[in-house]
Amino acid sequence: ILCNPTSAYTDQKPGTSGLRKRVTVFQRNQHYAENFIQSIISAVDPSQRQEGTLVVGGDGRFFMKDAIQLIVQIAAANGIGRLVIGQNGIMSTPAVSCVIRKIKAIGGIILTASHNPGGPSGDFGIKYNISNGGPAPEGITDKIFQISKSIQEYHICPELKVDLCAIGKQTFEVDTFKPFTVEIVDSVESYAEMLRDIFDFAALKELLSGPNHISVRLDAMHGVVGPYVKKIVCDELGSPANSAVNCVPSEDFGGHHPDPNLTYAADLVSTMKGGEYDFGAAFDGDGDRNMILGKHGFFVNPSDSVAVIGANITCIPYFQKTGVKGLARSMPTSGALDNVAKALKMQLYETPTGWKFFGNLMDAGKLSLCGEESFGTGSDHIREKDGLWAVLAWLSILASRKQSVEDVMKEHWQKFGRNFFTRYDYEEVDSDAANKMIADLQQIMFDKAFIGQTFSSGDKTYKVEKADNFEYTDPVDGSVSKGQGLRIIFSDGSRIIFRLSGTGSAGATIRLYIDSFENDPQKIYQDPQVMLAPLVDIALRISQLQEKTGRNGPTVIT
Ligand code: VG1
Ligand code: CO
Repeated sequence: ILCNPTSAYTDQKPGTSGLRKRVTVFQRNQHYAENFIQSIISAVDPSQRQEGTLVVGGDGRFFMKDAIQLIVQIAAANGIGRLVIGQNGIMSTPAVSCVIRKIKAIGGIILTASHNPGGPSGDFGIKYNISNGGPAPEGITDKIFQISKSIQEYHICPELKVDLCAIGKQTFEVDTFKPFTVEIVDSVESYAEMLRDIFDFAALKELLSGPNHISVRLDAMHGVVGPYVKKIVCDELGSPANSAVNCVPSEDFGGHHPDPNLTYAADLVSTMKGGEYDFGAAFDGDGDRNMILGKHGFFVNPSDSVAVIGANITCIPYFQKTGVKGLARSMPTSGALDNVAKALKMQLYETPTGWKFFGNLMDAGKLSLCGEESFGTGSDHIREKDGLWAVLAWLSILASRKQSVEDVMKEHWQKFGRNFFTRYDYEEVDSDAANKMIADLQQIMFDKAFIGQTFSSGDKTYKVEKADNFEYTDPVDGSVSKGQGLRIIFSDGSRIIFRLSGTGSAGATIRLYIDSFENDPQKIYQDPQVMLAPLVDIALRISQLQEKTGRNGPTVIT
């Protein structure tokens, strides 16, 4: 064991989901990755290390294998007893969560920057999950950050090398510790086994390959979910091999953004428009996000997606067994799920952005199904959002309702009304300009005269009822998270929300979210961009976003 001196960095603060930086930051700054990995392991109680297991896996992006070798060497030197690693390092974020829970590991390290581009000039990320399988809560990420700011040395076994290809156990003698074990496991098997218990595979097989089967198009976007789609949807459920595309994980995601939205999954959208397929889906780099499309490219907004799953939850055998304990959405996610909760008399929780806030509610038995507007959908079967789970949930609904995606969605709006929703992303804005815009806006919003003020655009007028910076008190442990997003709520319930992204790696990303409910049957099928244009206009006017950032328009519209 070597004890290497190192100098601390001040910028290793985990964001919404782990530490994300340009690959070059990890490569060019001496011991940058070593420092952060040591900080994670230092946050693990020494008394837990020898008997404990950490699960390690990633989305296959550039620098992942280097990082895994460092994790092996640093874990061994710090007395961690066992590592369980996906073959070739590959394991999706939901699969890591599944394996942590299944083998009762003390936690896991996920190598991913999720939907951010990869390759030598792209992003890399390191994320720590705890024993419930979910992202470390703020108390732990703060501790890791504190350690990283004062770290002076890290422990490493530089000679220790593992073969990531061969499935099976490798054991190493390390100093006075008990033998250190590395177990390479199949990337898919435990996860597939879990899904077989959640869904009715016979019914899904009938839907995908029976006499009246539908045809699907699944785009893994060169991310980690490819092997999962191939094995589960093609091999097991019988969908033809050509129904899954871009299924080989690549270090740079084929040069694309592995981000399942209308902008970055444009190929899938245009294929679906051709009308050959009934159902389409795309996933992000680490397999926790999903985008659902119907025939002819009919787009299901993620806020609607979780609401539809909620309204049809009995189509999924898992929930017939567990019952439905409660529903939750992140604050900027539209109120579509709230309407379902109200109609079905279920408890609804509104949490800050980021999956880590759902974990406590699930552990306490208060939450079964949840989602975020950012293409994240999931349930208490694990503690991460789960892209392939969401696809099988939708397919279960189609199988049982025998309707198209579009018909399911339209009937849902007829029954519950529709929350029109859009998100504008302004990526890589100058940080100072973005911070100033938010600070100025907060000042305007917190002025007493702001409440009650009316704003008009076109033929619409809205009156401000409430304005705040969202604050959340965790109902389980009482922890408080402040400053989670500026909200302007109007008297008809419409909302304008501004927040800064916590997952970017360069400059700042400003997100503007608009949510507005409509239940006039004449209006529910309109184009969201048309319906929401007045609110967008008002949001830009109040915030002066364009003037203050020099941006004429967003980089991505959802
Ligand atoms: C974004 C999304 C958030 C999501 C997070 C991690 O965070 O808005 O809803 O949980 O990414 O998703 P932010 O801070 O950039 O808005 V993933 O798939 O990147 O792990
Ligand atoms: Co992701």
